[in-house]
Amino acid sequence: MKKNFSLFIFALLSGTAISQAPSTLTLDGNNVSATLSDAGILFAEFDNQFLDQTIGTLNYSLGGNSGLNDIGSLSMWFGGRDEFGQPHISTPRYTADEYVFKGPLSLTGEPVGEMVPAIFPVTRAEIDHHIANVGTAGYQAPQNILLWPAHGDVSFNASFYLAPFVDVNGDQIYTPYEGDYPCVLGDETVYIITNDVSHGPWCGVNNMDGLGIEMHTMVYQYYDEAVANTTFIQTKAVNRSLENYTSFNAGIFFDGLIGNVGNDFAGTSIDQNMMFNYNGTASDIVQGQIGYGDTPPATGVISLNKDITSTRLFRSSANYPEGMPSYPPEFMHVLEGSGVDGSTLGPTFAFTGNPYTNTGNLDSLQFDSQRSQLMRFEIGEFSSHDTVTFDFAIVTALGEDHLESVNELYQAADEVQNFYDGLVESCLPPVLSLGEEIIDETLITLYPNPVIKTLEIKAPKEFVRAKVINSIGKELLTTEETTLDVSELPKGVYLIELDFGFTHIVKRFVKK
Ligand SMILES: [Ca+2]
Ligand SMILES: [Ca+2]
Repeated sequence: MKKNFSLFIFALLSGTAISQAPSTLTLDGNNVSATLSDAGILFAEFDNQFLDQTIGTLNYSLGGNSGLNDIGSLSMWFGGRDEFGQPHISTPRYTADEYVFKGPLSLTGEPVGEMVPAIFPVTRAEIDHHIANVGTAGYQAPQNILLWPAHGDVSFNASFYLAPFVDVNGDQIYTPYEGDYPCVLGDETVYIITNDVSHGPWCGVNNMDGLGIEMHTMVYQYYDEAVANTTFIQTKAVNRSLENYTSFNAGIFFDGLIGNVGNDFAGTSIDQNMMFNYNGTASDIVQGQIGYGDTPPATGVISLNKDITSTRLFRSSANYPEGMPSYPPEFMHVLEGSGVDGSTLGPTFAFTGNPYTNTGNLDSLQFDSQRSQLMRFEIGEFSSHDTVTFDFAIVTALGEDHLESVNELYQAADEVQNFYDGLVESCLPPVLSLGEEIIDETLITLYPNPVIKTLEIKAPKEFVRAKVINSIGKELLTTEETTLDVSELPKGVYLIELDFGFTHIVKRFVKK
């Protein structure tokens, strides 16, 4: 074991029913200030005992407009059906611990205790400094480099690899004093690890069944002028459960909030895979509250790597079944593109007109106490151990008036997509991360071999199960232990298949 390795095993609080308060920090690497948390909800702060979002706290905004928001809350939604057709969902909206928990899951989808905190910042400057100085005598690496969550706790059967890193010395372990460093996008970056499996009865809201998804969210900003008003987000979702989900859908839920609430409109730019929010009235003044005044910005969420399947506006005054879902089956219906009762709703995309040119289908629905939006992605099947990656960006544009801001947003969306398309991999291989687990097969030994009675299986990682198969592929024995009684097997040659969750390895042994 390398020196300092113990630093990278995180304190996991096992068996706790009461969830820890979210940790928050602010990413403000460019013109945009974004409050981030490990509660499964971005741009929300939590400072009361119910962990509710504090409305009015600066959450996501253009710099220089202290106290004004552009987005109130943003989260990823997931839903899928198990083999019995039952819905499993993860749909956080505003409240911390609304079905999302801190840290990774085990490789079989079990909660392993919370990682506290589960949010990790790092800057490009820290990484460059580290690379330049790591060989120097007496060098002290930055805390953010040392605390990078490269590894999960394998004693809880979590994945050994979590956040990506460059393994400079090739020992497959995150060893920063041997030159290893985090592999990230952006000039300023925050990495968040969450999951959707309840850690105790307190969390079992509405008897909701999660999917067993582990989410790795990288939020990043660049100093580059072309994307100075942009925050990029990459969410990798891993199905750690043993379920093969069908009808799997994902969504980006966001509550746009251009200054004052009540006068904001929704729109969709299908070609740009963007849903956006803008001030519907020329002035953002509501009941004497000036808000953004005569120059409100417009804010869009752009999917960068997937075409959007549909977009939707939720309004508090909407009639059933168009409104916000309340119960798991309703969330599932909405994630499947239907009304909350499963009925067909039209149109597929909400308000696809161009507000700047005043053409097409435009939002004109004012003064709801609550308005929020959902962009949806139909994935289909999401089998055990599958991973799906969502790259998206939040873009804010500021024109000379509320509609100029929308026009600026259309242009900014193209620039952001171009910027993203032009991103080059900045980490030199070998990069190790989630889903790139490596098992050195030479470290797997079966002893004794040939065997008469008890076979011992030695592996560098815990396996989920081992199966003994004969020469025609028939399964004869199975175990989750590292020893296996083979005394009943007839003499001959057998295969043993070790299932590590993310990979299967087959070895051979002889029964005497
Ligand atoms: Ca290493
Ligand atoms: Ca407004």
